[in-house]
Amino acid sequence: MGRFHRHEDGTEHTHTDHEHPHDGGDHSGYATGPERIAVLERIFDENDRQAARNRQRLDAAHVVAINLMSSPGAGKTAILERTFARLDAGRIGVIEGDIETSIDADRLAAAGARVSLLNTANGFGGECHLDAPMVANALDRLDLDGLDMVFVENVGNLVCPAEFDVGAHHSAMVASVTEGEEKPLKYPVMFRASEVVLVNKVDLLPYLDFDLALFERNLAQVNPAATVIRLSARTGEGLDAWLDWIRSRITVTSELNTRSTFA
Ligand SMILES: Nc1nc2c(ncn2[C@@H]2O[C@H](COP(=O)(O)OP(=O)(O)O)[C@@H](O)[C@H]2O)c(=O)[nH]1
Ligand SMILES: [Mg+2]
Repeated sequence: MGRFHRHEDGTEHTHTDHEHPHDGGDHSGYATGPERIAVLERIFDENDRQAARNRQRLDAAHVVAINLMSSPGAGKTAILERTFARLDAGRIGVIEGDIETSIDADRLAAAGARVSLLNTANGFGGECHLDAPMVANALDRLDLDGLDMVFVENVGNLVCPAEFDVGAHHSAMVASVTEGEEKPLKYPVMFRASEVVLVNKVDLLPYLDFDLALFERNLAQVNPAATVIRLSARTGEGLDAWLDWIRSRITVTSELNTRSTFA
């Protein structure tokens, strides 16, 4: 479970009950009262309303947005660099979320993309994720009419980004083979929120004990519908499958602008 999350009926709360009691005790550490729940509901409501407005704005400009999430260092920026080298990067926007620095924003601008940087340390309190109001801000600084796609490189974190709809159409995550096979079980909210899981750094497999089959079984337990793409941003292995996945999303969501980016 996330720190806070919603259920199918739209209610949301933090958990104080014993969902996974291995010795009968409550390990949640939460002491949740009604005030805390009311505040969280207001935060989520405001976020969801803004996320819907962001999506409307993107739809109106026929731009498809993909939210890319992972722990720090899994390879989001490296994968985007590789991806942009194969596409018409000038028609791709990036909303780059980092707590500090423009290091990744500069790399992706050098790869030819239009980049709108969000440093969450500046005025946002060093947030561990992007939320819809921040992304609205970043969208203001992109010329959407000149773009076909927007990638949101979310703040590196395996927990918080999965809990906030930023207004993207699709969610993807990177899980690198250096992170361990059990991560889908330990961070199920993010693995469940992702339509596609890019298993990155497969070039390192010969040097690791990582059991890819076990990882995929663990992933299937929490998200059986996820598309799994084995990838190496270093060698380019798997890049074609990733580009095919992107193309299929573009086709489904907006057929109008595919030609320029995917000529
Ligand atoms: N061996 C190997 N290293 C990679 C691969 N992808 C990324 N890296 C390295 O992993 C580190 C973090 O990559 P980066 O793209 O900055 O990750 P991010 O924090 O998710 O954006 C960098 O040193 C990359 O060169 C890969 O496929 N194979
Ligand atoms: Mg990065």
